[in-house]
Parts: sequence; C-alpha cells; structure tokens
Amino acid sequence: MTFTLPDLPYAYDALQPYMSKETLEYHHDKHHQAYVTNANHLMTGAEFEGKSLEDVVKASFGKNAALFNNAGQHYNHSHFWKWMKPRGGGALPGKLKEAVIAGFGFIEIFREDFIQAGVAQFGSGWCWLAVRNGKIEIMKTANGENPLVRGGVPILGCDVWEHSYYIDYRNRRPDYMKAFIEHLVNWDYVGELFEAANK
Ligand code: MN3
Repeated sequence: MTFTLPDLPYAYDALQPYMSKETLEYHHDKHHQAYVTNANHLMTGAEFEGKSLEDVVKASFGKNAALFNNAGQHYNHSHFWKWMKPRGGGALPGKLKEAVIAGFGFIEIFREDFIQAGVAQFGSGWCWLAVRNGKIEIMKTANGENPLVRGGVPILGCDVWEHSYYIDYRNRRPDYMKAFIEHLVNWDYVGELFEAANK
C-alpha cells in the first residue's frame, strides 16, 4: 500500500497555548510527512503489498530497521494527532477510569507515572498507556518503536522527541508532559481504543 499523511483533526493553532502553531506546522508537515515519504520509498517489492500499516510495522520489526522506524513513526504520529484535542485533559470515560484505578490505585498516580515514564525515556522516544495481557500498563520505547511489537495495544502515546516540544518548552520535557496530560489528551479517543482493545 501507499501511505498518505492524514490531515490534523483540528486547526494548527487549536492547541495553543500548550502546543503552538509553529510546532504543529513543523511536526506534522515536515517530520510526519518525511516518515510517510521515506516509508513509501522503502516499501519496495511484493512483500508489503496489501498490508495494513499495523502489519507493515510488525513485519518490518527486527528485519528492516529503516522501514520499521519510518512506518512505526507514521503509525505513532497518525494516532498522536488524535490523542490530542483543544480543551483536552479532564475526566476519563467510565470504563477506562475504572481500569486505570484498578491498575494504578488513583488517577493522580497514573498521571505522575505516565509523566515520569516520558521524562525517564533517555533521548528520543515515546511513553505509552497500553493494554497487554488483559491489563493496562505504562510503557516507554526508544525512537519509533511502540507497544505493538511488544505484544501490547497502544491506547495513548506521547511523543517525547525534542521536535515535539523544543519550540514551546525548550529543554523542559516535564512541563510539556504535564501540559499534555492536563490540557491536551483526548480521553474519548483513548476510551474508544481501550474498548476496542478489550474486544
Ligand atoms: Mn514526532
């Protein structure tokens, strides 16, 4: 298949002041576009014909590093835009809230652990909330990797590559993570993925 860059589900300035128009212009139009372009160049041969993005990510893991990095980042970013919304954050939908409380004790502890996972990821990568073996857990991964190749289903991910926050937060990754959790997360979309992962 040929991958295409999805449009942002909101205007470029819709996430201000927590994520600027300039950040989204670079991050979506330049970085994400480059992953799409590179993945399309690297998917030569019949091996990947008719395969979904998820299949390409899983099939290239450990076999074709260049394709895996670019297809993985295409997958991650396609969700990342939808994991945020203007006036996001706030309350978690019912079933997800129950699962988070069952897994972490308190919503506040989950928030702190998620932020800590993002802060502790050394260098470029992502932190995640994923469903694995029927349980909800926080994970962190390097570069373009994601829970799909570790037996999990990602339901929320935060991009901690510097290109995601350096314009707005400079080196203050903890402040970016806090703003992401408190003001940007689209919990309705996370809830939908959570219910789909449990079917
Ligand atoms: Mn990115």
